[in-house]
Amino acid sequence: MHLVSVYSAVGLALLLAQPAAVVSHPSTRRRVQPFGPSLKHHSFTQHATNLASAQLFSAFNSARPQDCKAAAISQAKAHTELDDHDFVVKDAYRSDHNGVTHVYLRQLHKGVEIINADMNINLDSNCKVISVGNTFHPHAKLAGSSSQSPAKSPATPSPATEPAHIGMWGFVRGQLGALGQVVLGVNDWLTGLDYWQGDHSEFALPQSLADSLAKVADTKDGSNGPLSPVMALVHLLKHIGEELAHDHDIHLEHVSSLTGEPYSVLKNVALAVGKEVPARFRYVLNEDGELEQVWDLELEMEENWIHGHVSATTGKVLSLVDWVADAQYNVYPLGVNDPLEGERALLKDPANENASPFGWHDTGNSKSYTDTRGNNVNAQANPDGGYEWENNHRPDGGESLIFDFPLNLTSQPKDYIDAAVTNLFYLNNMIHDLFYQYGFNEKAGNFQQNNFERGGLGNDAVIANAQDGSGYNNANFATPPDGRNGKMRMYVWNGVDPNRDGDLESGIVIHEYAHGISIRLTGGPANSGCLGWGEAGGMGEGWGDFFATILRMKQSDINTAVYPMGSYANGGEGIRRYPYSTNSTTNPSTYKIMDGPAYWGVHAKGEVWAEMLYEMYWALVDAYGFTPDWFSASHDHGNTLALQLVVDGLSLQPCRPSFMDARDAIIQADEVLTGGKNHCLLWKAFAKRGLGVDAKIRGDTPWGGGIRTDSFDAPTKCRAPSDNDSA
Ligand SMILES: *[C@@H]1O[C@H](CO)[C@@H](O)[C@H](O)[C@H]1NC(C)=O
Ligand SMILES: *[C@@H]1O[C@H](CO)[C@@H](O)[C@H](O)[C@H]1NC(C)=O
Ligand SMILES: [Ca+2]
Repeated sequence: MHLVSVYSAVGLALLLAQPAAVVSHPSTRRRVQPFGPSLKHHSFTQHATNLASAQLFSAFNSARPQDCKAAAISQAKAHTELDDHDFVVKDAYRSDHNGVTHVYLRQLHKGVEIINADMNINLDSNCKVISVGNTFHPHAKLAGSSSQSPAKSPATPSPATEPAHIGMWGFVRGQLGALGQVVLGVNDWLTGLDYWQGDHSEFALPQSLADSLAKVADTKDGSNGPLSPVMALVHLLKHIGEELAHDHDIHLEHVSSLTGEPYSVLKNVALAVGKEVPARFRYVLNEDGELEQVWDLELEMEENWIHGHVSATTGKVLSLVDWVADAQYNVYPLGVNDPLEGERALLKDPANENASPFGWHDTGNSKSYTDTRGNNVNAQANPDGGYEWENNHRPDGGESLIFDFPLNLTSQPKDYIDAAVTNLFYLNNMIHDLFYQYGFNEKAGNFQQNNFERGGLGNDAVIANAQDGSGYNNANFATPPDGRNGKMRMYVWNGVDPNRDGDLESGIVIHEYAHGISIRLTGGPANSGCLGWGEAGGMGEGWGDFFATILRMKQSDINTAVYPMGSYANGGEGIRRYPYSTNSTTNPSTYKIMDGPAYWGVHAKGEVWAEMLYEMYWALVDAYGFTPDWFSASHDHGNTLALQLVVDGLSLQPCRPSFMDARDAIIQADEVLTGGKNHCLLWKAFAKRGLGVDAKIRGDTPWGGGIRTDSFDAPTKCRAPSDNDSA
């Protein structure tokens, strides 16, 4: 009996081992180093301008982006002595907030795009050029053109064999003109290209063009001839360490695109998603400023999407980018409070586009980092606890931004500092991005280096120190007024062996960041003095506990859920008097409880406020349900609505609010947002904890002492048992 069970256990272990090994194999992302020619003639010229006046005028200016586009094109021609048929407009749009029109041009060589010859022209609201970036090369020659015979070029479209302006595009333009689908004169064919790129009108690929493209496919990889796209793909794959499987099945098909030029597709490429690889004939400017004929290949795979340019004459890969540029962070995802509650996960690109338009590592004004610095937070180690942070140690994710560092919880925190800083960086960014959805944005005084002209003051990203040596068993956050960096210090907790790291406990990081949110929102971004002491200072701690507690809620939680605060770092016990619970035995906090001497400190008062908010949270979730999608900021779900009302209350309440003021601000936030749908629900939630209509304080002292009166009553109109929310 005994033996049998031992054997069956072994069998089970083997069974489990197998799938684990299989799982680790597929879908590994290749670390592909992007590269391309660096062009010496690259320039960016700024013209004297007055952006402020441009902004002023934009509101009244009737110039449409199209009008500025014409100005941009004539500027391009004057600038380069190029003709209309030597470039194409790739994009043109106007930024509403500053009236600047951006026009993007690409140079053509005999009708074929030179993929790295680009010009971007920026114009103010009066269509006056304010800056020009340029890698056009009007006099570029074909690489090795002196010795190259026409036969060495791909059959079509070959600049060496085609007369000027009759490359692929020239041909298409001619066809379009002949078909009469677009009005195309020599001078306005740019409009025609725009039509092609932006319009939806049907266009049948002229048979003769398809025929000529087919010749390209037939070109064999002879020792002297140009490379076929299939051979180009073989070279590209070799470059990334892959081989072509079943290459005998691969063939070329020509596609007539409704929105762009016709192109070719390599079919049956086993490695590619959909087994297809689009292939286009192009030019690339090399570092000597010469034109190279290339095959432009788009190889989409599960984990990489490679855009490569392979020389059609030598097979050399001349440039390569991976369109999959996801940063990855091995962290405790928001919602997993700490290492005892769940595992780390490798998260891909968690940045929110709206809140962090340039991602988490780029400040959007040509400053980007591969370590844990960016527009919202600079996170670093600070073991000596000193004031200096700029040159401190930070983990580096490399060009591909992969922050995947080992974490061994049975060793001391200093041994996993890179994982800790990564977690801290991730959480700060997540909180920034999340609260952005609820209105803590640039205008409201949030923490960002660059504000992207969305209002408020920048230059105030959070400085977040992990394992800060200036203390133990705590954490803090300093909030100067808008425009100056917030500063977060996270400490190691030494009550257990091995020590624990607050950087790994989301609740502590959220609590600290919440100081920044509540202080900037209360009394306006410029005033950091509104939550300093007394009941206001107490609530300043309470909002942090509340945010930390609700952001760890699971879909499965019900209103009997009990959550302690800081229990991981502290070694198993919460750091507050009572855990948060709607059960008045588990947590007996009421307004009057703060009369006691144990409640003179801000953290104790904060517990009472957080408990009141916890009641209000559950009343709303019981009424409207829960969504795990916190980023939706949905008004239709209880949890997101509760967070919205509390954040709105912060902006509405006065400087140095009392508990009653803060309650009233939340009730008003609901009036503004929902027309007061939850008036009675909210009153009842506060009343349950003594903050009903007749709650009072007498003889309040500067540090928040006084004699309080609990009131367990909602307003009269809410008291009829059946008449809940008729406000
Ligand atoms: C984790 O750290 C402990 C203590 O330093 C060490 O004994 C153990 O081997 C480590 N485990 C791993 C998997 O590295
Ligand atoms: C509240 O908690 C106490 C103690 O755990 C328990 O006896 C009681 O039944 C709970 N009350 C409710 C309403 O769940
Ligand atoms: Ca700011």
